[in-house]
Amino acid sequence: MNVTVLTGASLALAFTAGSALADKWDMALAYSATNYHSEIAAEFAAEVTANSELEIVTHPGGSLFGGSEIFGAVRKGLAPIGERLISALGNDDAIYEVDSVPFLASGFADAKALYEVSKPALIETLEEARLHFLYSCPWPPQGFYSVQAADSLDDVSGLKFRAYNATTSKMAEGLGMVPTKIEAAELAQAFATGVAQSMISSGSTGYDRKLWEHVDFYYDVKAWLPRNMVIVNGKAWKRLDEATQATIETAAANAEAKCWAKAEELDSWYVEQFEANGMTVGTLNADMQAEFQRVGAELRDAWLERAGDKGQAVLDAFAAKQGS
Ligand code: PCA
Repeated sequence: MNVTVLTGASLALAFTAGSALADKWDMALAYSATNYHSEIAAEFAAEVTANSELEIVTHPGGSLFGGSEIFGAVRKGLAPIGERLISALGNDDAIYEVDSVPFLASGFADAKALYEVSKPALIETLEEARLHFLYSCPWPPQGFYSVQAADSLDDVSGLKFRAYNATTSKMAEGLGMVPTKIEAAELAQAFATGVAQSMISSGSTGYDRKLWEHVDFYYDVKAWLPRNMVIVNGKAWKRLDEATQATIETAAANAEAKCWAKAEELDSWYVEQFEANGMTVGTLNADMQAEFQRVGAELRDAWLERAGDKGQAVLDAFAAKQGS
C-alpha cells in the first residue's frame, strides 16, 4: 500500500492551500438516517458536493454529536455545520421557542406563516451567536403519547414524561406529569425501561422509534409544529468563496422546500402506521383538550413575557398575516 503521511509543515501547507484543495465538512444530525429531515439533509449535502469543491458528509442519529450538543459544537467550530431542534435553545434566547408556543400555529399553513414572520429575528439572533442560518424544516403537528388512556388529569397524573424542550417540560408539569429531557436517539430505550411513559411529539418520531412496542395511545392534539434548522459556524462560512456560498444557499432553499412538502405529505401516513401496529389513535376528550389549552395559554403568556418586544413584534406580524 502506498501511503503518504502528511506531517508538520506539509500538513499545514495542505490546509492553507485553500481553493486548490477540496474541503470536507462533517454535518452533525440528531435524528435517524431514515427520517425525512436526515434524508433531505443528505440530499442537500450531495447537491453541494456535486456542484462545488466542498464535500459535505452527514452523520445522522447523533453519531457525531448528540442532539443536545450540536448547537454548541457548531458554535465552537467543532462541527462546521449541523442541524438542531430550534425550540430546545430557549435558554439562549426566547425567540428560538416561537414555533413551540402552544396552540399558536397548529397546521402547516400557519406554521409556515409563523416561520416567515419570525425568520428575520431568528437569523439576527443566530448572527449574534456568530452562526449562519441555512434552512428550517418543520416536524408534523405535535400529539400526545401515553401508556394509558388519557381521559382525565387523574389518568396522566404522575406519568414519567419525555420532554425535548422547556415547553414540553412545562406542559407536562402543568398537567401533573413528571418531565425528563431525553433526546430522540434514546427514546425507544427510555420507553422500554419505563424511564418514560408519555410524551408530546409528532407521529414522525413515534414512527422512527416504533413506539407502538411500548405505548398504546396516541392523541392528535396539534399543539404546535416545532422546526429544525441547519446552521453553519460563522468562521467556516466566511472562509468559503462566494460561488461556494451561492451553491450552498441554492441547495438549502431546495432542501427547505422539499422538506416542508415531505413533512405535510407524511403527517397522516405516520399516524396510519400507528393504527396498523395496534395503537389506539384519537383526539383528546373535551375536558382534556381544555386542560391542554389551559396550560398552553399559561405558557404562551410566560413566553411573551420572556420574549418581550421582539416576541410581541413577531406575534403582531403573524396576526396581520393571518388576517390578510
Ligand atoms: N420530533 C422531535 C422534536 C419534535 C418532533 O416531532 C423529537 O421528538 O425529538
